[in-house]
Amino acid sequence: MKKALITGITGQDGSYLAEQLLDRDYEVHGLVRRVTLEDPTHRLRRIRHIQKDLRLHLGTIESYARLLDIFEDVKPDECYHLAAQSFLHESFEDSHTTFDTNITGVLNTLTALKRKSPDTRFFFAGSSEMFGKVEETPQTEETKFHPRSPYGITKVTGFEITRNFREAYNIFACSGIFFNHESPRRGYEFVTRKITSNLAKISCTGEGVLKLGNLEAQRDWGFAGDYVDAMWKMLQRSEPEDYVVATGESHTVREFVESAARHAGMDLYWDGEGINECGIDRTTERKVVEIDPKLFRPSEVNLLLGNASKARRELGWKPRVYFDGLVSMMVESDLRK
Ligand code: G4F
Repeated sequence: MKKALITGITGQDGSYLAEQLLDRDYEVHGLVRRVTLEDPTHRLRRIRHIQKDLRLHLGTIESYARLLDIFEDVKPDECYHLAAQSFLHESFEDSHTTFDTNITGVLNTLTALKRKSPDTRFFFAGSSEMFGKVEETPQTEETKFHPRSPYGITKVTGFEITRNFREAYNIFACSGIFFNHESPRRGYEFVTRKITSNLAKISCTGEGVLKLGNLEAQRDWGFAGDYVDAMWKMLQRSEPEDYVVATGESHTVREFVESAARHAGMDLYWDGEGINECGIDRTTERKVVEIDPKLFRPSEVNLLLGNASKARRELGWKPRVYFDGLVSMMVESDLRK
């Protein structure tokens, strides 16, 4: 039986990956923080249904000593490093914590792996945020990085650390350059879930307003369940390589709002301009969306669009869910809630 260790197992991607690895008959280990175990109802909610089949280890990616112990004890065949401070907005507000967690975390994990279990295959969750102020469209594995946030900088650094361990120490280490991927398990701080949860609530109760920042940013949004499959496929290759994982379709935040409103049974139209613009539901003539200038970022990534041809060709990976399917899946789940 193969063994896998997942850092960030309680997050959206960690939970989908753990499910898929259990289905593939892996022994699945996860790293969890003490605060998580102390608040199981909230923090373990995404893995509660499979918790009895998992082996959870107390620890953090900030603790090198603890990671040494875990790699020595478990000696996993594969390690998926998903743990990170992944919210862009927070990375501007508290860049030091983001740098500490995201950069030291990769370095600790890879160093412990190299010392105690050098045959373990390692996956690093890179991000399309590394492209930032994009130098070409669509973005591929060859596109130059130009990060626009502290978070993006940490992901570029993590990518380079991963490459260095591959080249310097012959570790099977690779990075997925993952474009935005969402699901009904997405955290409420990210724009897609913020939109679907608020519009579902407004549609059911007739109360509340959804406050948003930049409506014109374009993202290549896919389904997280599809993306974790690409992680696994990357670690089954004969040689470690980096891959872009994306749908190849880009939509604005405004389009996401419009589609989600339709799925929630609203007939949305826009009124006003700039920060005074708002979205109104024609059926009730109620204001359901407004702009909050505080939600704009100091430096924005305007357009992300990925070209995942290499993943399609070499991994046989392709997305099963595209924009409309994703929006409807998320709205329906929030309406049920
Ligand atoms: O949903 P977001 O917060 O995701 P963002 O910043 O693109 O990052 C996500 O995807 C990355 C991959 O490219 C990951 F690496 C990262 O960890 C994360 O998963 O924001 C999407 C867009 C941005 O342009 C933002 O300015 O939505 C815009 N936006 C407009 N109003 C908002 C809001 N974003 C949030 N979170 N909240 C708003 O009210």
